[in-house]
Amino acid sequence: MPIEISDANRKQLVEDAQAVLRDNDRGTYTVPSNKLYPYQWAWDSAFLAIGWSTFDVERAVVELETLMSGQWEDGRIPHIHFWKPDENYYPGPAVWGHQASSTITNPAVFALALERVLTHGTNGAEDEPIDAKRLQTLSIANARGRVVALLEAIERFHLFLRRERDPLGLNCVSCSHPWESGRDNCVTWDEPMAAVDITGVDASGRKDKDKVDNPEQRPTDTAYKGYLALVEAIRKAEFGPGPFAVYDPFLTTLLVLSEQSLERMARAVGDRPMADRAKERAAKVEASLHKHLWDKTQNAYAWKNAKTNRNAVYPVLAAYFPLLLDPPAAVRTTLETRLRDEHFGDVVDFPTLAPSSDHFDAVCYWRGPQWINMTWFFRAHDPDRVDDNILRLVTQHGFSEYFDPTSGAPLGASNFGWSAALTLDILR
Ligand code: 9WN
Repeated sequence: MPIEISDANRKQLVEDAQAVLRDNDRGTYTVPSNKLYPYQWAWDSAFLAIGWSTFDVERAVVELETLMSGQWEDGRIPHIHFWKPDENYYPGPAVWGHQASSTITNPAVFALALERVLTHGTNGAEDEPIDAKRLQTLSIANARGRVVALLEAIERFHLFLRRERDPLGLNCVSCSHPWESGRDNCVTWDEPMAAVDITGVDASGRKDKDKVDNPEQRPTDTAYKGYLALVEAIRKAEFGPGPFAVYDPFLTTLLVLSEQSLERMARAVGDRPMADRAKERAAKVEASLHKHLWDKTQNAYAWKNAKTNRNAVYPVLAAYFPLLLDPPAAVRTTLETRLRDEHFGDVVDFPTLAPSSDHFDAVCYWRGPQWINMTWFFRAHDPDRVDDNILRLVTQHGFSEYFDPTSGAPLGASNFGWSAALTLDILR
């Protein structure tokens, strides 16, 4: 039975979600969680901007502008900006070897977010592409100039990924650190992380484990040592990619979707050359995804370790993101069937790892729990199911960071930014 929410409860939910954003607001950026993550995180801010735009479009645009103001010369958008010193998070600037920000990046979701902000800010329907006429109704000062500046920054970022995250020249996206993918201890990283030397690495500085109800909800110390070893290796490589490079169908899909968004927005602001460039890149990356990361023998999208050239497939939700593009018909059928069989549950759908996997863990971070942002992407695929799942979780358990997919129980931080922000998006 789909969840039914009365008008009064709906109104309350919107107020509660807006309150989370206001609580986590630091003026020009929003932290993911006051308790666990006291800085500006890149992909969190993209989702947060979407949330803001449902009730304050100016604030939404400022969120993205702050994010882009810390973009590096090479186009990189760091995954964390350390705008104000804060002792409550580890690793901080001293470990990264960079005062202003972390030195790695995050999934390409910024064009997608900006497009959604513009849709909300111009009162557009969900599936109505943004165009020049509608853009004129965006009620912020200097709207066109600000949107153009954001588009230019986003294009520089897409070019950074093409230049710095494609070591084998496959036209797909790899990541140089599990944190770059946003899915920190996902099983896709177990094998390549096992090759990272963690001898002598000290993870005792981590602060996260004390801030959750049960430390088992967080990655292990061994995983943390690996993350810190890579941070150090990247620092030694003068912020070049370091020793870890794994092609990821999830990151590659997001880049295609973002290039497609960029194309539509560039057309709306009248920048045809930018629109044409984005269109060409989107087509090229999508074709390469289906060609290089679809593993015919294993009948699944694969993670390709650029260091060993080895493909590996995993029963993770991230492997189904290509469904949001235009895969060959037979691939689509295979994926749809498998998604239904392995990721639709009795209590909660879209666990990050299939419960049938030997590695499934109902409470440990990216090794099973449901994350609202991951689920939210599947609105393009199955909106009713997604909305029902997300609304059920947040009405019953609040805006938690993640949820136990066997019971719906809340895990990690409460009052978590993107859980509230994407609920606002759905309720709009
Ligand atoms: C490391 C902020 C971030 C999210 C990631 C999530 C978690 C950080 C951490 O929190 O990662 O970047 O310390 O665990 O995995 O997706 O962006 O919410």
